Amino acid sequence: MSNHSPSEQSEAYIALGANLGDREKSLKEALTLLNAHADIQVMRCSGVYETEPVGYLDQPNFLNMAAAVRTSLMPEILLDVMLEIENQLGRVREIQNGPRTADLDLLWMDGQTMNTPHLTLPHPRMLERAFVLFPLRDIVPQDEPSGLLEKVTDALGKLDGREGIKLWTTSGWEGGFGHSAS
Ligand code: PH2
Ligand code: MG
Ligand code: MG
Repeated sequence: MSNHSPSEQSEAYIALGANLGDREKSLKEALTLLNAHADIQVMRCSGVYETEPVGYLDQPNFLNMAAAVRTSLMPEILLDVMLEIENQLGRVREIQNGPRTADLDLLWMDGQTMNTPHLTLPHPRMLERAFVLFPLRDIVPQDEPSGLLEKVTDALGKLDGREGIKLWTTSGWEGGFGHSAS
């Protein structure tokens, strides 16, 4: 079976989070490792936001951001690459929703829907989480063809609890990947 999708390339949106160690460095390394993969190009990066933990509360604040990548990989294969990067960055899974050096979640891939034991697309909780929506808003273009911008804008309008989010740095390493398409 091919690892590549029959149509040439997809645009995928990935949420990144870190709340242990050097959080900013972990995010940057995750992006560098993604972009270093032969079949993945990081196209746009959001600002970095510092966010209060959601779900399991007794843990440090997160840094969260989002990235748009172009890839020829099938969604499950892209996810495998993301999990491998989490492992490379030293993630140990102990507490569900607990602290982590790097968490990479696949949110959206050209509006594709799928539901397997390993992957649900779109990400089932993406529209409920301010720490996902704020970064996403930075990088979804007006003319995104699969309707993502409307969903994000709509969900942001309905959110409460945006208090727990503040911009940490706007420099999402836009210049760092050779195609700053923002
Ligand atoms: N991730 C979680 C659980 N809670 N809270 C914040 N603020 N940011 C996250 O990335 C996050 C979380 C599970 O992945
Ligand atoms: Mg997560
Ligand atoms: Mg995850």
